[in-house]
Amino acid sequence: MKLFSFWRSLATYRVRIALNLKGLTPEIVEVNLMKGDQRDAKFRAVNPMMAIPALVDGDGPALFESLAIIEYIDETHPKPPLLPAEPKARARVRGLAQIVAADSHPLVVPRVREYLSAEFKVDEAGVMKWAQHWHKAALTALEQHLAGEKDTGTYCQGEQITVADICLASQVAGANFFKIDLAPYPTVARIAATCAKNDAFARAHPLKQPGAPAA
Ligand SMILES: N[C@@H](CCC(=O)N[C@@H](CS)C(=O)NCC(=O)O)C(=O)O
Repeated sequence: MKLFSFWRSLATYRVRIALNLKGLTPEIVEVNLMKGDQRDAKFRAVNPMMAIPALVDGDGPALFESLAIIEYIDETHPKPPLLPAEPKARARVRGLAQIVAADSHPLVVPRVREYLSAEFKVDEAGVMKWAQHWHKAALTALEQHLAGEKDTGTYCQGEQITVADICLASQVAGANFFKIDLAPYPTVARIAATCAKNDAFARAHPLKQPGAPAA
């Protein structure tokens, strides 16, 4: 397996956690988002969306979109399962995951922040405000679900680590990058702290990857 990755990428962090949980160690191919490697023709041939992660298993083709890749990993390596068995629980887990991966994260990726700045002349403080706004919108919704619903346990869905926890961890890592206080989101913070103690999450953390700054 070959994973196209960069230390800072939150979407790739999600896939790294899933791979670690399954005991898989792919070859890592760096796509340096700070140098714009994602827009090089060579990588564009791998993922026309010019975004990481991408995963090549065997002869390929290259798989793209973190949630699709995680479901592929889960389907090809079923233990431990990353989705619950019961249909309503599966839908809840997928919903929580998509608050992060579909509603919030796409609004704060480099290409969106760069477009705000280059096309609409939003200054650095304005771009930060934008990113914080969309982060907080997701954190508020996640907190309301997790604090108020009986399915929440040690993890987002009872006692099982699921794709919802994987996405929650990436949301919290992003919140730290964008200097967001987690105090208003205590259930999110509690679950993320529990996950952070798990070796599969800890080893996958952006700041633990080659090339990452010390803090
Ligand atoms: N929805 C995609 C998001 C992929 C994505 O946008 N990845 C970011 C890094 S976290 C990226 O490569 N961005 C490149 C850019 O914005 O130019 C997923 O979940 O995989």
